[in-house]
Amino acid sequence: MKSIPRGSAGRIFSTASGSLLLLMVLINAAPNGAYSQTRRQSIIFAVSSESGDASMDAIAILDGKTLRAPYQDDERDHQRFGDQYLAAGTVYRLMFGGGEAGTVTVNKWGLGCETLHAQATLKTTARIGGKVWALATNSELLGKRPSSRRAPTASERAAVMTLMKSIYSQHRTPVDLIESIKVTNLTATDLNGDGKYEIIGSFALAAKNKFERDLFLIATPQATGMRAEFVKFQAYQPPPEGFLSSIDFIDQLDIDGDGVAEVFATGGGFDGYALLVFKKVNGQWRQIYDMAGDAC
Ligand SMILES: [Ca+2]
Ligand SMILES: [Ca+2]
Repeated sequence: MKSIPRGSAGRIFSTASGSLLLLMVLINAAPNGAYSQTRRQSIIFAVSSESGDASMDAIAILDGKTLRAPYQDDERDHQRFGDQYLAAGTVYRLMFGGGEAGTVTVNKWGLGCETLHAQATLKTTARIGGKVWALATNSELLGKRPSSRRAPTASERAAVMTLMKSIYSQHRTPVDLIESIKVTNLTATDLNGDGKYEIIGSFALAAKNKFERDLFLIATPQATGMRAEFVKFQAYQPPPEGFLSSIDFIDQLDIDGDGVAEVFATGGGFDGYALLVFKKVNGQWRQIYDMAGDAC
């Protein structure tokens, strides 16, 4: 709700009585601090589903255009967050492919090993499940574009596979291993609202001694092929416990209103996973946020 503090409203009326235009100018010029105190904070969740049971994990509070941690790592703040955002029956807008695609309703919440999880019920026609995740928010301003997300067409897939193999080769992957690269996920979605679908892919290659070569790729159509916009290639020896560092797409949403969606993903870690956000800054994709996921 737009409101201005009582004190400044009084001053405005005393100095500009009768001048509606001036009043409106002054309201619009109210300092951001005063305005943000009355603004409801936007929250963004990751939404996943296994055999019909949906889960919600808080990714971040959107504070203006800045993402920050949804809660502190202590019992009191967990309770505050749960009471404030995860009360049973709370309904959130479900975001899929950058636009609205139904709702998700909280059933109950609890503490995992270190982070909060909520069980929820989905109401959507989007086929969310397994590797296909979505986002949810209480913001009425985000995700006003039409939802754009689908499996790649055969020609898109072929073009991305060609690009992906060339990236693995550039990173000195032996030729005899190229055919063993596995596609973890491939998603077509329009990140910049120009009607052309970008492709977001995750690939993995486990070689001898379990040496891993993972790729997270954002590609955009160019002529008849695909051009890499973002390449996150990781070559590493997993720790003895076997945890991988692979990055998997959650979904996209333009959170700062610059016309290009931010890309939300999960990232593997040594003892858990992280929730990551990538943003295109001056033509380059870079990670702008991470939230430690649950670690047991
Ligand atoms: Ca596009
Ligand atoms: Ca953006």
